[in-house]
Amino acid sequence: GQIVHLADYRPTDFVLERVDLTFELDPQATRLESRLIFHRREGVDASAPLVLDGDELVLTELRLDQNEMPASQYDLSPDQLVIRDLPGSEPFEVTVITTINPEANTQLMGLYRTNGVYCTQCEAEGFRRITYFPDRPDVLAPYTVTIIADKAANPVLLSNGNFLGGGNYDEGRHFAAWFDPFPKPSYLFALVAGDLGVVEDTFITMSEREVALKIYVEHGKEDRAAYAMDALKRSMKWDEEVFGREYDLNIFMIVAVSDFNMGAMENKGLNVFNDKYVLADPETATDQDYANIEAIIAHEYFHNWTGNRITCRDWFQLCLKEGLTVYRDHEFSADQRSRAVKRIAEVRHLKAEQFQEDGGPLAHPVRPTAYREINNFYTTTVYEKGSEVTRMIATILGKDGFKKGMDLYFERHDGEAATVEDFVKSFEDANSVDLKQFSLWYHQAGTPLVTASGIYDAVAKTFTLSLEQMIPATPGQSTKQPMHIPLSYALIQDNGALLDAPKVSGGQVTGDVLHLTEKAQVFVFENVPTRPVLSLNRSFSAPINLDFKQSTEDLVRIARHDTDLFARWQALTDLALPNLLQAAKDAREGKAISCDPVFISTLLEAAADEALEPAFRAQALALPSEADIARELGSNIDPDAIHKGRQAILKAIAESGQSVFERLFNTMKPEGAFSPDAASAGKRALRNSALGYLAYVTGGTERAAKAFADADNMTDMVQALTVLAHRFPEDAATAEALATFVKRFENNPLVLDKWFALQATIPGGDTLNRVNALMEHPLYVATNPNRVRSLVGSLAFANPTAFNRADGEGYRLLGAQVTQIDPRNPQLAARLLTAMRSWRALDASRADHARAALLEIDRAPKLSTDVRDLIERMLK
Ligand code: HT7
Ligand code: ZN
Repeated sequence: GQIVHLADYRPTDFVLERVDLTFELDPQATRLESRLIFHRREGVDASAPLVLDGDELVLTELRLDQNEMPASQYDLSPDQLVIRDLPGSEPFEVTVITTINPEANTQLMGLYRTNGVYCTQCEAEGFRRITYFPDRPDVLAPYTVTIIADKAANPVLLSNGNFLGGGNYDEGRHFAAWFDPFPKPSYLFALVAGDLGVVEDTFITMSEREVALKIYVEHGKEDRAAYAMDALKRSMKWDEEVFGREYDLNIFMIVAVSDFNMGAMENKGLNVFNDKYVLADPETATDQDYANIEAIIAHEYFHNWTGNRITCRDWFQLCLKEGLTVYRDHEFSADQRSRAVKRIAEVRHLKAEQFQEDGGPLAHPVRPTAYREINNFYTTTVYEKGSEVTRMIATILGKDGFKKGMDLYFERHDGEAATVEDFVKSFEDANSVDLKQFSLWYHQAGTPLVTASGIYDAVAKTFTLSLEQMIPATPGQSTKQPMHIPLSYALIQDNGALLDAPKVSGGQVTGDVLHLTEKAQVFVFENVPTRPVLSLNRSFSAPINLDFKQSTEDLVRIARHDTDLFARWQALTDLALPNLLQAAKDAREGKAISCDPVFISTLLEAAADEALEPAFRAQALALPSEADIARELGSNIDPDAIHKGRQAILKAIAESGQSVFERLFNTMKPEGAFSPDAASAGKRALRNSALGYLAYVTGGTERAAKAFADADNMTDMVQALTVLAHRFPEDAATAEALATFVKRFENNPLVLDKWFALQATIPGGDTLNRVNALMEHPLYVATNPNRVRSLVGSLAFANPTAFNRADGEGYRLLGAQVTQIDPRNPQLAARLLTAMRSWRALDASRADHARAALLEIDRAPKLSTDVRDLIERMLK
């Protein structure tokens, strides 16, 4: 694991012109003949050798222009092949024959087998586990792929591009040939072969070309791919309408597999998906599952332009495709569903994950400058903060300016491997603006803290807003420059109306956006008739922490009157937080816990407000999580006190609002047959939120048990079961419901994942025993990433009281899992380990236990680069 530096980037010495691959598939001994046409790049020294990457490879044969290469002409190791004495400027052909064992590939990188299906995952550096190759994203070429395999076992043979043809071969084998005319880097290569069912449809593009759409799933699961197909067609249409992007091949395929390290992969024309993000029906998928499927289908499809047609020059530019594509999938979901509710969910996720990462030892810029293991940089900072940075460009330039910049980016860089600088320059040139200061968002890590204070002068009728920004130090970056922070604002008057376009001085203002560009800046608003209430960072226009001390009355005014629903939700959250923080403090000190009745009544008013969409009301009722409260506290965290305090607040709300919750529970049932649309999902969310609150008042168990028995869809069933398990873990009704559930769904792995996850998230230290027992359960599959994430991942990421048990047992459990999984699947092990990234913020005793667990992992005889890299950064 050498450290790779952005500053060391230089193009390859040889240009790859064409790739021709022939696979003869065999579970243990797949033969690959790879023919590569290269020429020496102009100006490159004639003595420069060709260097190809490999990873644990076995070379069978090597030829130059069809002749066996003498051993004296190359140096070989499992991870590199260096060939000397190559031609000056004319093209030459290198043939590399490797033998691969897909069955033995437990890392799920390269060519592997999942449930009897051959499948590949090449991003970031998996192709080098298939053959020796210049395995870097700036080497682009058209690929021809021929797959030969046993016909009975593998009727389906797929690769990227358009289908050329196929037919029978020898000894019961058949073949298929594919050609992808769009030059692509190796990380976008894919091959799938096996016995799969298929769901087919077509899409007519904006220029009236017909595209065949195919979703491949395990036999018997075809009916569960309908929603994914619908989401795909909507994504294709949306990208044409909103970004002017048309699909380019005559076929688009998706394959759902059950063993996958991440969500999905955007291989050209052949996306491979974790089946969790394809398969859905009302009986087995929750509303959240449907929303995830829609978002991930869209995300991978959108990569066809942002990632595939224009790819990344090097892996430091990962946000160029990921941040931008997340922004695109967020906008898609916002257009398909409720924009405000979507924004609230995004911000909740951003704060829970990215703000946490940005405030800890793994903080890094959106565009990093060094890495030891690229797999560890598929982070929430690159993805979600990268998306927020793109969103800010749109906010700063406006809709039209953003569109002009995107169009120029596509025009200039189609077919290229580009950089973040290329991207920013497209916006600068298309709009004649300078985004130099703005670009700091790509280069400076850490969540900016903006401190705000306002004074109203009743005589001068002015409102003066003082803003100051501070960007905290992060690993490797001790000092920071002030950034360009776009802050959407409104001034709300006594009567609840927004002050229309007030005159403002003190800095650049465009529409409702204040541009904070100095370290400290004062904006003065004129002709303000009465003391206004300032609503700041509306829609979360900038990914910052805001320190703005506002009175309860002011927050209530925002919560009631802002026209930006996000800001109303934010105000409710700001009302909740001091109560939750005080409750945690009181719980820790053994004092009685109380809650401000004004907060409770404002929250209940929103919950009961028929003018508001149910999904919004459900979001309002979902108070800041225990992790949110911990992040607010920042240090000396005692998860037990936070939990206890929050529970007391929930109970107080439930008692005050019992009649509201009963009404919601009784009335918020969508009519008619199940539909996964956003409005119906919103009703279910609000009704289930009410069920959750009602668990704190008399009759809670019975009500939840009845809701479980009555449930006619997976959303309601899982919600009721969660209420039972989390609030009444020892009750006989809970044991019975858990048993009923597992019996009913024992043959459905994705539903079983839910059963494991909801038990792993039962609050309290006893859950560690439960998790240990569940690891021995016959249905627990330690080699399946989804199952491991549902049990171990849920415990570590979503159960603060159990994972942070005061005796340190949670950290030891995770440590043991990490060291056990690492030799088999380093990516999975490393992901799980990131659950400990905020260990220094814990109270002293827990932090000691956490450090000891990390040191224990550190002492393991052999660690992957993935885990080693994280451990070293976390212990630094
Ligand atoms: N671009 C894809 C990333 C991905 C990945 C990365 C490393 C190892 C395995 C992986 N599977 C998928 C997914 C995406 O962002 O669309
Ligand atoms: Zn992506």
